[in-house]
Amino acid sequence: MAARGWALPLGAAACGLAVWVALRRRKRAVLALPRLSSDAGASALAAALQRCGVVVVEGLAPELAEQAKRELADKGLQGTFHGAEGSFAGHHTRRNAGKALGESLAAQELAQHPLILEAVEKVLLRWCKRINLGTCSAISVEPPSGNEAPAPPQVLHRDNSMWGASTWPWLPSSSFKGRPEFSVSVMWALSDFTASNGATRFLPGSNHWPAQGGAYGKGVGPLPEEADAVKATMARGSVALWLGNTLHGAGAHSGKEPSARHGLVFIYNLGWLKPEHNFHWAMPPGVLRSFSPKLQELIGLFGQNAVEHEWYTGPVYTQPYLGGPSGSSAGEGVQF
Ligand SMILES: O=C(O)CCC(=O)C(=O)O
Ligand SMILES: [Fe+2]
Repeated sequence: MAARGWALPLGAAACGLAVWVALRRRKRAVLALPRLSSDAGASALAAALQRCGVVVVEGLAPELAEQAKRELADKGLQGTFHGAEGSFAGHHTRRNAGKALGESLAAQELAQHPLILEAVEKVLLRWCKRINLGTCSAISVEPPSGNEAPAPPQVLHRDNSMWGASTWPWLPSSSFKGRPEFSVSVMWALSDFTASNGATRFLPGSNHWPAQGGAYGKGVGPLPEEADAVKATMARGSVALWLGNTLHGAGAHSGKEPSARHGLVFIYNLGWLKPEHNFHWAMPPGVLRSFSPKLQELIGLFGQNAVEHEWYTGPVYTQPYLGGPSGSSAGEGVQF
C-alpha cells in the first residue's frame, strides 16, 4: 500500500523531469553550420554569425594561408609549445602564441583582412568604440606518434571565459535578453581541416543558450549536446568565425592522415577589454614599428585611444619617457 502510494508521485516526478529535459534541450537547439562563399558581404557574414554563432567563409585567402604556413614553418619549431597532457591547450597540439604575428607577413595581412574586420566590427561595435586584436595563435593539431593513442579533442568551451564572462550572473542570461558579445574568434585554415585531422567542433546556436555553470569542463561534465557538435571542415584559405558565447573546441587528430592540421586564430575583442596576448612584450619594438598603421591600431599600439573618452583620440602611448627618479636613462622601448 505504502509502496503504491509513492509510485504515483515518483512517476509524475519522472515525467516532469523528462518534460523539463526536453524543454531545456529544445531551448538549447543545435543549428546547422552556415557556409558562405568568398564573395559574400560583411553584412551577410555578421548576420549568419549572430544567428548561428559561427560561420565558415570558403576559399577567402588560399595564397595568404599557404604563405603564412610556410613563413611560420620557416622559423622552425623554436618558441612553440605543446600543451600538457589533459590540458586545455591540448597534449598533441603545438602552439605559437602572440609572436606568430611578427614572424609572418601573411599573418599580418590575414589579421587585418578587410572583409573580416568589417564583419567583426558590425557585431562588436555596439558595445565599444573600437575593437582590439587580443589573440594571435598558430595552432597545429598533430597526429599521435608511434604507438601513442590520439589525444582527446579539446573540451567544448566559450572563448569569452577568458574574461570570466561566460558565467557572470549579472549579465542578461541569453542573447535574446541582450547578453553582450565580448569577442569574435577567427580561425584561418592554413592547411585543410578535415573530419579526422582536428577540424574545430562547434555547437552552432549555443551563443543563444542561457549560460550554464562552469566556463568549460569545470564541474559541469560532458555537455548533453556534445554528440551534436559539428566539425567545421574547410579547405586551406577558408576561415571560420565564431562568437565569444559559442561553444567550440579543437577536434582530435585521429592519426589517419600523417600531417598536422595547421590553423591560425585571431581573437578580436571589445576595445576596453584586456587582450589575451601582450603583443607589446612579445615582439621587439622594431618589429611592432614595421606593422601597418591599421595593425598597430588593432593591437592598441597607436591610433585612436583605447579608452572611451571622446575628448582624447591620440596615440595610446603618449610622451616619451625621460628617465626615472634614480637617474635611470630614457629607454627607447616605449617610444613609437
Ligand atoms: O584549434 C582549434 O580548432 C580551436 C582552439 C580554441 O578554440 C582555443 O584554444 O581556444
Ligand atoms: Fe576557443
